Amino acid sequence: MTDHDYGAVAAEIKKIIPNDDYDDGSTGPVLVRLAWHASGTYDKETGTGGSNGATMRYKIESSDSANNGLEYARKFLEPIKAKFPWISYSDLWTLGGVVAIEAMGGPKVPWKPGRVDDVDDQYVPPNGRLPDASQGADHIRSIFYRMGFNDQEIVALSGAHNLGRCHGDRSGFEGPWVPNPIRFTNTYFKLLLHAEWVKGKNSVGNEQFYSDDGELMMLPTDMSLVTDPKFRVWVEKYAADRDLFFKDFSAAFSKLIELGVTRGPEGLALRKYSTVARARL
Ligand code: HIF
Repeated sequence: MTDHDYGAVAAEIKKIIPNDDYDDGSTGPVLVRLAWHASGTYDKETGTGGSNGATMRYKIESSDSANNGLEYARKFLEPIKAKFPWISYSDLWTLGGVVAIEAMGGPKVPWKPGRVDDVDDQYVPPNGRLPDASQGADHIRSIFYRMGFNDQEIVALSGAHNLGRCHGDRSGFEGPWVPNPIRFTNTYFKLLLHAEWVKGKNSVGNEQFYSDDGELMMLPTDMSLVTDPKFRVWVEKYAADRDLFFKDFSAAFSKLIELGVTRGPEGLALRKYSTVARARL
């Protein structure tokens, strides 16, 4: 497997990122969201979930409402899979995220190949493991602690909401977090601290926060990063120091896409988890 040219795959992914027919002219943000949702089902207690196995190929997982809209990302990557059939979907989806982050001006995120797809739908983690944007700090902690992250890593990861936008028909929330949502910067943290945010109801009837011109938004979960004092310390650091944010984001996102990926001696990931772990579900 080490003979495969992953650099060539990355180069092809980079080419599909500018796209005048999609959103803000870039497929990058939704590719990042796919990499994260493929990985963010991990549960450290049972060792279940995570990117290995690309279980979002199965209807049970793709139809989790938290994954609405990710069919776009999966479709964008299909021509790449056709061109390089040897790459696993689980490697492709995670690589798509890291290529997109760098292509949009973000840091290089360490990525390793070796994830395998040969799992059947019995290995699909239960729905409901991804976060609910209408909640607050306790909820975010319970979701991310389950994956093995700490408060600093949670805030560092959250900087990815500098990218992309919410779509009413996908999540029930609407709008971008920052003025240029296809450029990876620390603007999200600066806006969280320094803009005026007013709670309002969006056109679908859900509560979110609006900037004074109504152009930008924050989710209730985003706002909890400034109302919770322990999270806020890190928001302040990342707003003030872009390089620190890039370094910590890179480490945390790399950890995210490795969750549950245990490589054997050949570098290939071992089966998702033992039947013993499964019985504990
Ligand atoms: Fe998101 N996220 N995310 N997210 N997310 C959305 C969109 C993106 C949460 C909710 C939402 C992370 C954490 C959380 C991206 C990347 C990351 C949307 C809008 C919602 C509701 C979906 C839509 O309507 O299309 C919650 C509650 C999270 C826990 C705090 C990560 C840290 C920020 C882990 C992360 O990397 C990206 C990128 C998008 C934009 C997708 C797009 O299509 O533009």
